[in-house]
Amino acid sequence: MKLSPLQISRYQYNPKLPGMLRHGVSEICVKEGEATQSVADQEKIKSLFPNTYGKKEITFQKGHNNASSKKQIVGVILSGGQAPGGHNVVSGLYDALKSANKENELIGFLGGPSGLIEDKYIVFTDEYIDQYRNTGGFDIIGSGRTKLETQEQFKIAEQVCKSHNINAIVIIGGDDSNTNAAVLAEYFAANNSNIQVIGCPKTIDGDLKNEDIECSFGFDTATKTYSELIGNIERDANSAKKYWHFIKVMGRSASHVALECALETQPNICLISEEVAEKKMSLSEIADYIADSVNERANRGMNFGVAIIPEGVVEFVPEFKKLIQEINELLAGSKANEFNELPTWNDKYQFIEKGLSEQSFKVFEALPQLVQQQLFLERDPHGNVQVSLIESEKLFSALVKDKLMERKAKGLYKGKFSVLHHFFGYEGRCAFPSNFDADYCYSLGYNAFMLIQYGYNGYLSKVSNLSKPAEEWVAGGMPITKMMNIERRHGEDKPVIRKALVDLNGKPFKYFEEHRQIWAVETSFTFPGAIQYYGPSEVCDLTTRTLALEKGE
Ligand code: FBP
Repeated sequence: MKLSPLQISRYQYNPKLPGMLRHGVSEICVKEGEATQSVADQEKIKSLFPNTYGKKEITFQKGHNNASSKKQIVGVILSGGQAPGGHNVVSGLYDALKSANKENELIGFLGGPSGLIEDKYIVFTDEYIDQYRNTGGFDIIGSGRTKLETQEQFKIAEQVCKSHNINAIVIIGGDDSNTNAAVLAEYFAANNSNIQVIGCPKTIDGDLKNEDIECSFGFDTATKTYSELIGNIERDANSAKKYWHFIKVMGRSASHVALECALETQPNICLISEEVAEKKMSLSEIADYIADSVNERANRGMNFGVAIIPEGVVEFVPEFKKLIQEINELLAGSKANEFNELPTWNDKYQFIEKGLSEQSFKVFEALPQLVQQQLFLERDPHGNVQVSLIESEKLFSALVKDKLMERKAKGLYKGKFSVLHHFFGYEGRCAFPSNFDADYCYSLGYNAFMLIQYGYNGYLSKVSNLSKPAEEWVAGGMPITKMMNIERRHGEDKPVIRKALVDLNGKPFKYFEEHRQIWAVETSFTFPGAIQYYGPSEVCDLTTRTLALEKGE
């Protein structure tokens, strides 16, 4: 394989550990904090996790390591969507494990959680790990979206671990994967399996965060990558002065990615799904809101601009959500076949008209045909609409165009509206991790091993104080049960880690809210440029604006 110069030079990069982990494994000891309680539904969560509930928060510090140095065999799994830095979690884990005892082994299960169930694995060596240090992607062992959640799967997991003499599993994943990690930890504890489970907080979506976890890894690099591209587009828009760019950015549900990109690039428009839901905005109201900016900018002679649309927004629009529910019911069971056999789109359209409520049909009718067809053609194996495949950037530009035409007919708008569409998602998930993510991920992995060595089970590797230089970061662990509450999922009450949506009272949103009216009508674009890996710390070690604002910086 031919290596790029950057790849070669990233191999040499030494990720920065928190000061307290820099003394070597033999000089790290534990400081136990207070016993914990779940964020809500304490009695219920306690009864579901009798063996792992209520454990103490812990912090590492310099001191004599009094944990046993017996040989350890650890398994690791990458779960869910890729996020820059995953390779560094694995290499940090590997380095700590080998420096504790050369005989220790790290086993990587292939292709995500299913690798554990199917016993597909590799044993890491120095040569193998060295090819992946400080690089993006999850290709070191691959990832997958199989969920580890049934008792049957847990039993198999236990057998597979025992067959390899594995004494701990590290699960690198988002809120769902770490919820399942907590359930697996409880299962192992209840069965006296002597297998520990440690989680690591991953997702570019940024929605695994709470009072303990300041951010999930990958968010920093992914948003910097998208912001670079958005900034470049803004500059192009401001040079040519002839296009409006509608840019959809990833984030399956929460709008953290969109908000961070907006803070970085100051576009004319950025929708925030959580606000759309809070204000119960209709598609027509959203379109009017964007059209107001286009209209006002045209009045000022600027027929160009940039609008950021979060991937998950349509599910936050109440009338659209209802439409999707009705479509799912309309096509449930054998009715999907009946629909599919209809020969023309016209026939299908009549079927839809008959099947939807009057209110939902009105919403459907107003959609561009492309989106109407996407709602019926792109369905998952259960027959449900795949909302993530809806091209919401095209949906909103079409709705805005209709609004502008109406205004034009009344003599209220005299501009031109030429639109280009973009979707930034996969471009950012496997980028070379920023120095922040390279350092943070290596620290999470290194720290995960310390939690294993000290015998903790059902903990999330926690590194905090992240807006400060790495030297001042604080390493430790938090029982996953502390982050859980009971939520209704698929008709059942389940213990889950609370997904963090954008807090409309939080400082990042408030900053955006204070400035967006100006951004909407003036050209206030900012150009963050590419991620810098080498050079002065003020450009290479920047945290996200979200983290800085949350920390009051
Ligand atoms: P995770 O929550 O698993 O980290 O994945 C998030 C994400 O990147 C979303 O932003 C996006 O909607 C989704 O994954 C895409 O999934 P897939 O890779 O399966 O297409």
